Amino acid sequence: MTFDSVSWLEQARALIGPAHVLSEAGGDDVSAHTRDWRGKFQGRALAVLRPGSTAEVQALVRLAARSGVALVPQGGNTGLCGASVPTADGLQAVLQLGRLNRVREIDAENNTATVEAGCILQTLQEQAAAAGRLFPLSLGAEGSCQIGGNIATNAGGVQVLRYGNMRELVLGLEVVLPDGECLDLLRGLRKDNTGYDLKQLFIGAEGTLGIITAATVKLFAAPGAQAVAFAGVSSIAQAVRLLGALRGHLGERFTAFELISGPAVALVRQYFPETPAPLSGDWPWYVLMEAADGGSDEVLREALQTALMACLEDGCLEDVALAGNLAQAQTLWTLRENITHAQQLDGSNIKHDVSLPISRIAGFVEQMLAQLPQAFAGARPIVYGHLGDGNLHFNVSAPPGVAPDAWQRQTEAVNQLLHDAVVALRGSISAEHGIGQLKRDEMALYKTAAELAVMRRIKQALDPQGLMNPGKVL
Ligand code: FAD
Ligand code: 2HG
Ligand code: ZN
Repeated sequence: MTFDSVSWLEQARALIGPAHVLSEAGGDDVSAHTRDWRGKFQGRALAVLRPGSTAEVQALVRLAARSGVALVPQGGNTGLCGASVPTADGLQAVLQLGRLNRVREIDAENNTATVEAGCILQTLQEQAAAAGRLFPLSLGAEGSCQIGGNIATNAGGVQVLRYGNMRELVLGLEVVLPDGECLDLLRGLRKDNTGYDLKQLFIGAEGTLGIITAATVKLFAAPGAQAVAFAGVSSIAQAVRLLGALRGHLGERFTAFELISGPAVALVRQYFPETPAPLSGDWPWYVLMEAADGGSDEVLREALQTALMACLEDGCLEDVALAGNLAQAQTLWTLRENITHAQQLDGSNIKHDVSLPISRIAGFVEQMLAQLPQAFAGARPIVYGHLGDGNLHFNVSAPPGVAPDAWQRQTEAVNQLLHDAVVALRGSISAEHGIGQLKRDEMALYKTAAELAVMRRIKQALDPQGLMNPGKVL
């Protein structure tokens, strides 16, 4: 029997209303939903479906299951692994969650929020703040990424050091399973040992096991005080010593520790010329760090300054500047958050998102900085990331004069150099961005046969028709 797309679109329109079913065939511009943030993956969609409730998601999933149409869940489409866009055959439908965007409840006493999957991360942060609470997940795309996407990628960001990644922030989930049934796991409990912890399956699954429609997440006391500093260090080994020393000095108040290479700072200042030089001298590496607590800014700033002076005396840093106020702190954070944009503006780069035991990172980076130029003349490493979590973005920009396409064709060879070294050190080739289409084949190279077999069995058990984001992860 041939597939009748006209009748399928009619059925979808009947379920969620004609205004919420977009299609190229119907003359709609769906380009924002078929191309990933980097412009690396261009797909085509049978339709872009925009349900407005969990019941509508269920109805669409049942329609898809009846007709054998694959669904690609999509949040803010800011993912960096091509997981949120359809393949090129035009047979998959994008399930865009953006209309499910309510914060259903903030339970201040329980320190939890129950929020729909399509809620923008920044909106949740703001609503938590209005209730005197903190939702701590924080990343450069927070103005457009959505909670469902954050959960499906197990997002990290810049406060993992203190609060953990998304997995550690999720207490409960509501998920529409591939057969359309709604699995209600929306419990705001910090202790619950009643059998398998099913919600964990969907966190980090990149939409391959079901559609997340809502979540109950942890909130924290809003920190009244924040102190930010920017240090210059002569090596990553020195930065690692600084990290250890600050852990001792600051304890629970220590919220962020971001490593930024000299070339990364230079790139941001080139493309965002309003960015001030963070320190008077130039250093090969810099660290952006933050502390927060419930006291006053002045007291916290003084505590951070005392700690940093002790670190300077102990040879854990070379130079340091403390932000004197919120505006200066924000300027330093903007520098950090603009690195991805600066690299994007600069042209083609091959991204890496690796994690290693912190004790092995300095050796790994030195080894790579020595080997890369030998293997790829002129390649420009732009290294930065969440050193406090053992997670670095070892991105490699194209050598001057090399065309973007030609550089992208080197991806496999560059990846092999880096990822073989990472795996030899028992690290991971994807610390926070996920697998998607970008790293699917590579993941299969590095995982054991036993790991892959268990993953496939889970996929088969939950999604026997293979309609949830096929072609991604596995
Ligand atoms: P999308 O890109 O839309 O989707 C990502 C994946 O989740 C896809 O597999 C999709 O199918 C699935 N999905 C989306 N919604 C659902 C749902 N409701 N149910 C089931 N599956 C779903 N990431 C970090 O971890 N740390 C960072 O510091 C960071 N910084 C970034 C900075 C910039 C400038 C950019 C562009 C990206 C950054 N990212 C970072 C990557 C990205 O923002 C995160 O992966 C984010 O969590 C994706 O959310 P999204 O809503 O855009 O998801
Ligand atoms: C970050 O830490 C993000 O800024 C994006 O994870 C990293 O663009 C990148 O490679
Ligand atoms: Zn990151």
